[in-house]
Amino acid sequence: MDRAVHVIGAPMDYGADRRGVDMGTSAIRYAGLADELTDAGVEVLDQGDLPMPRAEERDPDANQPVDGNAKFLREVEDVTTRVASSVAATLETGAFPLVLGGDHSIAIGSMGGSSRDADLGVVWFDAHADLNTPATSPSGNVHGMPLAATLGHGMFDGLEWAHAPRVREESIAYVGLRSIDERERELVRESEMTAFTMSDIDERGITAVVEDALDAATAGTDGVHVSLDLDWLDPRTAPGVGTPVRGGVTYREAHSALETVYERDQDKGILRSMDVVEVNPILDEQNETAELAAELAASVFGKRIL
Ligand code: 4U7
Ligand code: MN
Ligand code: MN
Ligand code: MN
Repeated sequence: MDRAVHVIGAPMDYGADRRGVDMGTSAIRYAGLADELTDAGVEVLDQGDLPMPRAEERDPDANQPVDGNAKFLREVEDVTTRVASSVAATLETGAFPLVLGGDHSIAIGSMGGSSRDADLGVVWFDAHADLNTPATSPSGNVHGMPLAATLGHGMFDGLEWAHAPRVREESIAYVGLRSIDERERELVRESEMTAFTMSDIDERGITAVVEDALDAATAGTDGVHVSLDLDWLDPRTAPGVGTPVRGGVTYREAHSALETVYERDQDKGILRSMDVVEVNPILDEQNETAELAAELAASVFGKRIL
């Protein structure tokens, strides 16, 4: 990567029931992110953390939609709007925005900012589809909704802070799905999204799957946003996440996947932005999930064994 990488911290946990994921930005930095990136050969500038609204003063149900359940929706709007501005401003300087979470609701902001001046493809590394709306969500947690928000599903349709029309359904590719709600399953099946489950990875191998996901996300777009939810990995490897699901990718598969992204970027200059989300230090063991997050980010920017 010949662009400088700008780290933007979004210590948000309003999207995930407030259970410590807001400390993820510190934990990933403490795990050595800047050094890893520097070793990978990129210039790094840490923009610090965006200020977060104070939890104690907030009521989760203060801004409930008429139809359904979405906790802390006003806070999510406030934070994602600022994430989007930072991402767009960073891109304008010619640098690469690397957004640290925080919970996955911040991706609404990263995708919004990154697609402001570009048709954006998305590769979503996650156990979950994150395609609920307030009307379909079993939990009311917005971290299960970012792709629905970006695509303008349900109440998000035309909602300026959420809906990003330059992210089109056919340019979204999932890698590693294994926990999906009934309504999400129907939506993914009916949609033009590309969806690779863990079974696809078992059958075809991680590299072939990631190559296909990149093909889908680059076709007809100006660049790709990579969204890495740490619960994509198996919880034995990445225990520090709020919504662990057994049967995820291994340590090696994860590295291999992100190295494949790097290689495509070297060949074709496809990358535009990235987020690394859902690291929860309270649930982690000796910061190992945060360390993994830092290593995997470094893999995308060219960290190699030799
Ligand atoms: B994550 C869930 F019901 N689908 O909507 C929901 F299973 O960003 C989980 O991928 C969402 O970690 C997980 O609450 C959100 C649930
Ligand atoms: Mn997610
Ligand atoms: Mn997830
Ligand atoms: Mn999660």
